[in-house]
Amino acid sequence: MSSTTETIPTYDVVVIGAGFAGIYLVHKLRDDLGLDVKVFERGGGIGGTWYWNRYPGARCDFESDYYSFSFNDEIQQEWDWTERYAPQPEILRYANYVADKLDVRGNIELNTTVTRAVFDEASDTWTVSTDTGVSARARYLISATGILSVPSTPKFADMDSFKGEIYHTGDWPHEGVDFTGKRVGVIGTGSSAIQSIPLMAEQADQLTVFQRTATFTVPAANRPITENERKATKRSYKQLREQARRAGTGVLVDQPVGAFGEVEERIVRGELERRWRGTGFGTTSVLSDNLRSIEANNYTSQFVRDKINEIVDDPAVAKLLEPHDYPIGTKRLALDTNYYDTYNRENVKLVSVRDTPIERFSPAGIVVGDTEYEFDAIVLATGFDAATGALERIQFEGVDGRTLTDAWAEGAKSYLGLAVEGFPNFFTVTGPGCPAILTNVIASIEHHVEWIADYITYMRAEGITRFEATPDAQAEWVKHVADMAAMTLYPTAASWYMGANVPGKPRVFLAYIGGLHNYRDRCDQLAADGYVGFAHASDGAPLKSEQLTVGA
Ligand code: NA7
Repeated sequence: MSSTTETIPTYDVVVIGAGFAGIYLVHKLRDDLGLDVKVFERGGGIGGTWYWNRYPGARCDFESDYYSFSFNDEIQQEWDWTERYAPQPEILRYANYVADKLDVRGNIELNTTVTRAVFDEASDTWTVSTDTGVSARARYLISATGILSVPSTPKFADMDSFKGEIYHTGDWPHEGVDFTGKRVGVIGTGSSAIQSIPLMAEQADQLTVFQRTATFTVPAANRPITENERKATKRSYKQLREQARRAGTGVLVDQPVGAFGEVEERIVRGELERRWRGTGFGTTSVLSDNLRSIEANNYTSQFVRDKINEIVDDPAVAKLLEPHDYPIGTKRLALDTNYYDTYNRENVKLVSVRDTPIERFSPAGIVVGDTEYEFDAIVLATGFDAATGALERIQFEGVDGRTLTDAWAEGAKSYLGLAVEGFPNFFTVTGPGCPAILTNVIASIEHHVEWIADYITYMRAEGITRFEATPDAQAEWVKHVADMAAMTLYPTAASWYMGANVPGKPRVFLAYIGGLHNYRDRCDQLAADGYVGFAHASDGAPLKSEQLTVGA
């Protein structure tokens, strides 16, 4: 084994991913802290999940007035959202507008996938390798790889034999797909399918949906934003953002009317009807104990099932669409535009693969039991290896060469969803164990970026060159996250929140359910107390030398 001396570009911070988190990190750390920041991004453009998820009907499920950055008033005053829930092209334009406004592009290297990151204990730095051969070294490594960034594709038998086109909603062709005159099969009925099926049905000759688990979905009540509404929002943004910061989900929501059985049914019913017509996620928070009491949950669930039966003409199809496998809200609630109505179309067929799974693909299509369904195109709306997928695809080597995959063999473990024991100087923006997946993720991103910036400022002021979550703090947090989840109905569902959608993935509830507001308070308090739960050291070599000896 020989060794060579290579010059590796050295930065203060290397960031992985140029979605909303990566964009804000560059601005915050470069412009407010004066740090040298380098971002590596796998995609050919910025925007993260909004760069890849270009399927028809893709849009955010939190109102755009909130699903947007709050840290810069000029940005929120300048940008005009056109719809209550902006469509994907508009969100991607917004990400690009923000990137230009903040002039961050020069810090971002596109088309570059980070493959490996190794911590060097002598210098308290990370060395990052990429698939293009470019390397970088930095004191701090920050993953901004997103929660839903690695599409999950089930291994159906004989998939390669299919002669038509196969698409995944999470990796949609940039030029779009024209299904006119085509026979199309869709596998999956999660949020992506629910958003895209009504639009694909309008175009395709025939659309066949393969449903394993019926999903609860409620009307998005999406609509254009009027000029007057836009002006009013812009005038009150300061207060709206402040209120959203103090909310559990990072958006303003209608309050529950009370607990099940404690409020007159007439009132509960009336409120469910009102929210069904226009408040999106609000339908599941009419009852304060909806996610803790199965009786309360059954009441809300049945309300939605009744709606399905009112909308869908064919009682047999309505029956199949009725979700019965999990309590409403314990898998991600979908918001839709005309989803259930779509099953009244003559060219749309629903096939349940709950009891008889898809057996295999064939050259002509999909085989289920004795039936072969013939297609020109198949759409996989089969979701993501959520929260941990993107991180586990990179070989992180921490203290003593231990990999993140090893550290997470029994399930993701982190301190606050921000740091992992054994991986010093490494931050995970919206990592597993924080509230992000249950919130307006942009609010969670802003919180993490600002908290990380404060922590780095603190460390630099104190001369600290190395931080690391302590084993005790991490164990206590992991237990707290699990204990909180166990008090609810969440763990009863086979959801991606639990890692249950990826075969072989350990079942661990991946989110802190205590709410973003409480989580923020906790993070602020432990920071004020000197970053409780983190160990610090100050003996790393100064980050001046660009020479590093690497094995060859
Ligand atoms: P989801 O919500 O994970 O949905 C994936 C869908 O694919 C779901 O209906 C799955 O059924 C189905 N699926 C997965 N594997 C199979 C197989 N082997 N056979 C049949 N059906 C299958 O992903 P989305 O992309 O829709 O949404 C992800 C998030 O994006 C969403 O929660 C929002 O936060 C935005 P299952 O339910 O597992 O039985």
